[in-house]
Amino acid sequence: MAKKRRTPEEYSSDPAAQEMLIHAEEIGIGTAFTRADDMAPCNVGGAGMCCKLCGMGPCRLTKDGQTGVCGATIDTIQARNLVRAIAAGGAAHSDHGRDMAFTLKAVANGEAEGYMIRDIAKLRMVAQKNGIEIKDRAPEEIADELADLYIAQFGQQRGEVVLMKNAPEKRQKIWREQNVLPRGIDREVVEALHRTHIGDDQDPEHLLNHAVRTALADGWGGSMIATDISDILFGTPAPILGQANLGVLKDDMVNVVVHGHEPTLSEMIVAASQDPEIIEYAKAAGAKGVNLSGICCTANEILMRQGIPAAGNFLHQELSILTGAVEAMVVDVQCIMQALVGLAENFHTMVITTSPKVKLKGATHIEFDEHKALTIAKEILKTSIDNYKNRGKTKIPQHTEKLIPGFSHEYINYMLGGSYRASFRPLNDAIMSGRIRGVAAIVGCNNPRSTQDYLHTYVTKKMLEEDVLVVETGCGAIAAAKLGLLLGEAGLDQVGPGLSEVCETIGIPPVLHMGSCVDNTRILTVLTQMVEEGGLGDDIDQIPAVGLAPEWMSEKALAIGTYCVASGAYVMFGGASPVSGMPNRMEDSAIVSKYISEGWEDIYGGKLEFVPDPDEMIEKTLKHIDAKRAALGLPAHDPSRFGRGGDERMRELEELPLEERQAALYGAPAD
Ligand code: SF4
Ligand code: MSK
Repeated sequence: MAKKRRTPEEYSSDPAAQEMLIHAEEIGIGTAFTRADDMAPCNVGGAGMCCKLCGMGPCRLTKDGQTGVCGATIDTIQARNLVRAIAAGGAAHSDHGRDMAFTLKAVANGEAEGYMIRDIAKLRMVAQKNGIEIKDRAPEEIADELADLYIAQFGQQRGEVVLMKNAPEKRQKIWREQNVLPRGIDREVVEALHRTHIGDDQDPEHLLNHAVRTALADGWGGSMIATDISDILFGTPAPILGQANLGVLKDDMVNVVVHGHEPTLSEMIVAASQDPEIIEYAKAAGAKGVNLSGICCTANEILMRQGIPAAGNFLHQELSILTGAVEAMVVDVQCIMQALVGLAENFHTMVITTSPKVKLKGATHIEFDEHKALTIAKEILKTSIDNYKNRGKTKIPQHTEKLIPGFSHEYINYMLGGSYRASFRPLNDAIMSGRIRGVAAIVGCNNPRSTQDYLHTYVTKKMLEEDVLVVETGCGAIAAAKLGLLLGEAGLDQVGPGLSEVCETIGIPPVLHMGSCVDNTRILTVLTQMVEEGGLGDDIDQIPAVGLAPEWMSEKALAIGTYCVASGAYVMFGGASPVSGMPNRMEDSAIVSKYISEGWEDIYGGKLEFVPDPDEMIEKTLKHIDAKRAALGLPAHDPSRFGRGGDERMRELEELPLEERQAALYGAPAD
């Protein structure tokens, strides 16, 4: 019997996606959405009850008290699985950071064709913070030393990863006392694999301590390196107008979609696409030019720096090919579905792999090398243009939304105080006064097991109504963009009165797009600077803030969640818990679930929970924010105190008779 299929509205809350899914069905092509219907998730593996770490297994622990052949308990198995997932996620982010450090080294030595150091001020600031002499030195000299220092963090064997000192001092002390400060980024990943081998570490709590160490090596290590260097080489993001959704594809142009994570190649493709030689080449092929767009976090990287449109988030990768209008999908690393190649065979689209680490059977491989990046970028574009003549019928859904991305922590600092008084003081003051109730970071992927974008946008909207400022990264940010929440005052009618006042006064959207998934480190930096500014306690765990990943799917998300918890944040994931185990164990004896929640909260002040119901997630978020406000002695959230400032107040005044307006503005005239 055929499996029951969901409706397009159940698959996605995005009308462009719904349109493409109807089209896919009409032409008989499957996508991740239909494959998710056909592939029921495994209850045993999904709940962390399966171990396949050795040839005596796989062992499935489905009965109370059962152990694996080696005697491993359910708690040990769940902890080991979680540690491995976090190590894989951290490895992906950090390896991205390593590649960025090698590119910086090559740029510093004049060996990287087409690149330059774009943000010298950030280079000097980061170098100085790391104890590198900057006085009377050329940017290349400083960059060379910084690249060496950052490269060394990966292979360091002893001591502490140098970037850990970016955290608040109290936080560093907790990590030191708990002995979870990472010694070297690679070392912690290797040790995670060693400890989880058959017959090694089998104490669940001890294993989970190493999960924290490994995740910290990602968040405050490899990912932070990636963000720092991306800003130095490609410019620190600042607000810029962009567009999102599949309608950004153009019928009369060569459409090249870049997908993956590392900005090194995509930035060079942006540069090459504007080269007169390439534009002429495209025109000679009968197109008006080359139209670049992005998917996933590559989209975020080039959107927030160059304003290049985002064709969509994770679940849009197949849908963009289904338009028949994409000449090439150029991929590097992470979140690339193997299904792309088979899907593309139904159209003229070429899937071009570029990373020495990632190949897909059947795809065209044009390997990227930062030493001749511009030449390779042009080769990729010419190959794509050559494919334009093969295009058949197209179906591009006419849905786009404008957005303003690019809120780096540097820009948030600047926008709050201007060039001369850049500071987090106004943000802290707005939280302290209650105009802003708290902050929610809503991040992470799409997952075809739930309705695409629905959880992201439902939770985001509720937060805004409750005066919670939202910062977003990754695919969550693109979901909010598609909903129109990232555009200046466009979404302010949906925002609580206090938050609305703040957004109007500063001139910001209620949802701040802070970048890609490695850029979650920007959120760590903002939280640290809020602590340093004063008034919200002396460590991150005291700030009224939460982290939410309602539609997560990747191991990287687990690494991000864990380093945020270890940094003091309450983090909630949507969907099913990978460590729930047997349902009747949840309440009393589920050691892993309890330890990552209550156990980690006792130690770090942050906790990790899996909360499938979005309303429960919202309720817990607000309860947590209010409890943190109360602990700081801040006034309880009271929206009736705010909301008649800014433009709304001016509009009210304009409607009053002249005398009353003058009295309201300047006081009653003296007799
Ligand atoms: Fe089974 Fe133990 Fe081997 Fe895991 S390590 S598969 S529990 S025997
Ligand atoms: S791309 S990890 S689906 S956020 Fe960073 Fe999106 Fe998640 Fe990939």
